[in-house]
Amino acid sequence: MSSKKEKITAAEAILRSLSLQGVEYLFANYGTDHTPLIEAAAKIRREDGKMPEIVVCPHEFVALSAAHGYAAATGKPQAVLVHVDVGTQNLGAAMHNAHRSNIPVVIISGLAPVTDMGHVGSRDHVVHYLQDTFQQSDIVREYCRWVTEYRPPANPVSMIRRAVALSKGPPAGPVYLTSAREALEVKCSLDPRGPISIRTTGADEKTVKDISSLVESAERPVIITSRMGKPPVNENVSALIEFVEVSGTGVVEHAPCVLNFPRNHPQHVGFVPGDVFDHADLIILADTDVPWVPSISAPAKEIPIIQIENNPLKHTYPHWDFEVDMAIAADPIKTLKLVSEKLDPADGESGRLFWESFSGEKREKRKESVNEQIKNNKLNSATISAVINRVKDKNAMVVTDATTSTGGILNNLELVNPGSYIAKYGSGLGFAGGAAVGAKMAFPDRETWCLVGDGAYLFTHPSVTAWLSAERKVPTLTVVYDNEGWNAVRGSTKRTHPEGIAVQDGIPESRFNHPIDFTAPSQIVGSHTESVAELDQLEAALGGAIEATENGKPAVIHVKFSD
Ligand SMILES: Cc1ncc(C[n+]2csc(CCOP(=O)(O)OP(=O)(O)O)c2C)c(N)n1
Ligand SMILES: [Mg+2]
Repeated sequence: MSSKKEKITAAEAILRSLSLQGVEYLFANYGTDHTPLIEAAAKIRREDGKMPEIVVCPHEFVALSAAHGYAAATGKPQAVLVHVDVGTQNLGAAMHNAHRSNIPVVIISGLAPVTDMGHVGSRDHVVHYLQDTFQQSDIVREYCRWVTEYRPPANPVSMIRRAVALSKGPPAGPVYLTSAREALEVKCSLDPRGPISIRTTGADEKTVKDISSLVESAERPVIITSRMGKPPVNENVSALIEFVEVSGTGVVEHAPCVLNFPRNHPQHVGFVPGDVFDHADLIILADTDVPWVPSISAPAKEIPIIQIENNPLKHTYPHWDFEVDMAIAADPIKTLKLVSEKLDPADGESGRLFWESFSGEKREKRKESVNEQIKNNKLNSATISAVINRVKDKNAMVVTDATTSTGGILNNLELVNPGSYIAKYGSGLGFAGGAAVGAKMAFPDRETWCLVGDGAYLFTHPSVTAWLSAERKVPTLTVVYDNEGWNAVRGSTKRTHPEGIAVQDGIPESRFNHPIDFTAPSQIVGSHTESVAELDQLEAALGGAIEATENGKPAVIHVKFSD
């Protein structure tokens, strides 16, 4: 490896620094702006290989989605390299997903060279004039925790060090760095410092006491969370289980983007906050940005609400007007651990009994109804998910992007293990394809399911995703929930104009008229594919797909039904 004093290019310093900061992969889509990085990578490969592993991705949206999946599964920031303004624009909705899901990712982009001639890296192509922009970072700035440009003669090492630290938040999210070719060729030295370490802490003694007494005096406390089960998953989920059991709290996973709490636990009270508002006498909001949707349902004013968040003001949201009685700026898991220590399990008895019976009855009813539908060979998101639940490995990871099929998936896949579920906290369709590949790169031995709507599947860049899955030898198993197009668009039109002409006409904008062969896109790498139109064929089809993935082939099972 180059010694501290040896002069290396800024490009080499950047690659080496990423590694020093713990970044394992660089998901990359290259262009003419990257020649210094390509040369530096070749040099490092010949020397000691100390840089992130380069994962060539044929589309930027898939690159960032894969980095998202890897970081969501591990909690470790990853890096993405894209080409100037055009590559940055192709990151598209994956930026929104990483931003809203609080995913740590360092995005690096080139800039058009700044000189006509005379420097290593000066302009040598017409595109270098076309790709020049006034402020390239403005394309993605709103979705970033921090943006900056590498400006020599500064040392890029400190920029990378800060970039990785800032991507971790709180709240975690993308950071975006740019650099022109000439700047990347400037010589500097490597300053081999490790990551910046920041401690987040739980609430202070007085606050912990205040929370404990409110919890103690509540008969039916509820916690609403979206992402408490993020990495480190075992530690976080265990801490929540301990708090919930000792305090007699029910857990609502609202719009979960991870598994927060075992979904078969008697005190798991579902995914719909409105279901518990008539019963709860204390609500705790923790690691959730949108705890409920007021126009659908909201808790009564008398119910005390405690909010425990690293950033309770939610400054990344232009509008956030949820009324809380006690807002606490502290780490929610660490705080609840301290609260658990203060509680007497005997005080939690009433809550435990209440929530167990509340969710037990619902669960039984739902199981009976789904079993009845399975008996009648009825195909819908609930029955498809129940069949997946029968065949999937208990250690599987499930990555979803299934819009109106999400309820069927959440309620019928009995996921219990920390780290077994990843969804986007955002709305950029197509995330799950790349994210499933990224998650399986993190845990190659775990069966990895990608459950997507038919609309979402087309947004995943399905050929690119299949190629990446095959290229990285991390075969994912995709199930396409084909409910004939954009059911969410149909649903929202029906809600806003129930008697409208569009509804009378069947909302043609929400359907794909020309038939689509959903098994075709992944065929570019010879994936295992099958289309299923009868529920009683599904189990065998999934069995074949699991076998194919075990033999190294990505698999896509297309299931057609009417909602
Ligand atoms: C990138 C992007 N484009 C458009 C939308 C708007 N949108 C929200 S849901 C939806 C339909 C999704 O279809 P599908 O994946 O089949 O799920 P379904 O609604 O049928 O359950 C669309 C187009 C979006 N969220 N993201
Ligand atoms: Mg659909």
